[in-house]
Amino acid sequence: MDLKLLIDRRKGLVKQLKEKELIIVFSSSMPDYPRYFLQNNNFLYLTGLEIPNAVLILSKEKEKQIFMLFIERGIPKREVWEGKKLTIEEVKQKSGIEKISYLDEFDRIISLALLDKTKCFINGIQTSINTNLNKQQDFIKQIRDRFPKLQFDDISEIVLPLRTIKEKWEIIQLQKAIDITGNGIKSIIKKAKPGMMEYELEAILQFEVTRKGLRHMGFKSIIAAGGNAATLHYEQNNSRIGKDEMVLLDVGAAHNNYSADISRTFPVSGKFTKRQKEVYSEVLKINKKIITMVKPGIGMKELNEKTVELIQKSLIKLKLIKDKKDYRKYYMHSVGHHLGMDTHDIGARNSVLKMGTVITIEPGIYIPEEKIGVRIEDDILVTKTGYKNLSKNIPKEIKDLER
Ligand SMILES: [Mn+2]
Repeated sequence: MDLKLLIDRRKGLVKQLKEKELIIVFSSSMPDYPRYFLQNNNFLYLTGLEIPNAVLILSKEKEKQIFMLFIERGIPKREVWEGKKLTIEEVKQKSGIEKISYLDEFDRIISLALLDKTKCFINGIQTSINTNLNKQQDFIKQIRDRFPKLQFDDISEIVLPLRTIKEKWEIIQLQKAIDITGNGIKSIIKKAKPGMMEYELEAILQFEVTRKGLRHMGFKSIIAAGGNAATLHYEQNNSRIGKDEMVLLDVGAAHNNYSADISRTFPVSGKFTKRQKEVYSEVLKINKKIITMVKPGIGMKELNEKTVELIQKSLIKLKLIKDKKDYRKYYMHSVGHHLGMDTHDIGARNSVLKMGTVITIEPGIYIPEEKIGVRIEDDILVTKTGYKNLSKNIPKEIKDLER
């Protein structure tokens, strides 16, 4: 990864700090078991480092920007089991950060740094009330007594302007995640047969993406046959696929933490029934129409309103509703969201699109009583004058889904 990119991100972030403000970014911890390390996205975004148990501090004094990184010290006895830790010199080269110390120094240095501060931004302090305190919240609890006037805020609000606009390098990561996910989807469509289990299709996808070097999915795959597709977040994937059913896939592999998010719906027999085709055609028409509206300056709100208007027309045409305000019975989500390192990437629901933003467009119609659920989702980059469909090579035309 280009060091200049990392340096620019850190500078861009600190530039937004006011007097007496400071940012602390914790990396993920190494979980005990299952031992599955996934780096914190904000930490990865700012350091490029895939190491656990590190902390980044960003601040400024007058016009001088200050970056300090704290890393784990390698303990020979443990390195026998876990392998070598990166040295300070190696971390310096990978991250471009000059001031690096071991974690044992963190307490002392942060105590000094916070003395004259009034506000501290920290990553990941918003979690649900039902979970244990994470280490960020633990940290706040510890220092709150010592710095009673210090205010804490989540880092999202200042990272958001940076992370919503994707750099060229980020688009390349996303495109790769999308292309490889697409190959997996094509392979599923080719190999799926009536009578197979949903998880068999999941395994085909897993095989295709893993052998291309993408080691994890951005989110749990949804492989939903027939009526299961009407449950929006169905992820059991353990039903048998019936003879004339459609299968809805909502999947996305991640590459360097950038995640694809693609939905396709196809007939497992290789041929749509008449009714399936009717419903599918309506969703496809809406998917295409909304995609062509994407351009800088348009709001997610406008895209959502237009989608609802089109869905209402389609539902009336499909004889599912008479009164257009009943549309919520068959379409209950919004048309899209920001996409990036987080599958539902940071970026407000009412945001206005800018060049470099990536969003999903994913209209759907769900009819539980007919065991039909259709969603067609593409990943769209906002360009200078319009849009680029990053997932245009993944089949969605009826003739390409039938065989
Ligand atoms: Mn999505």
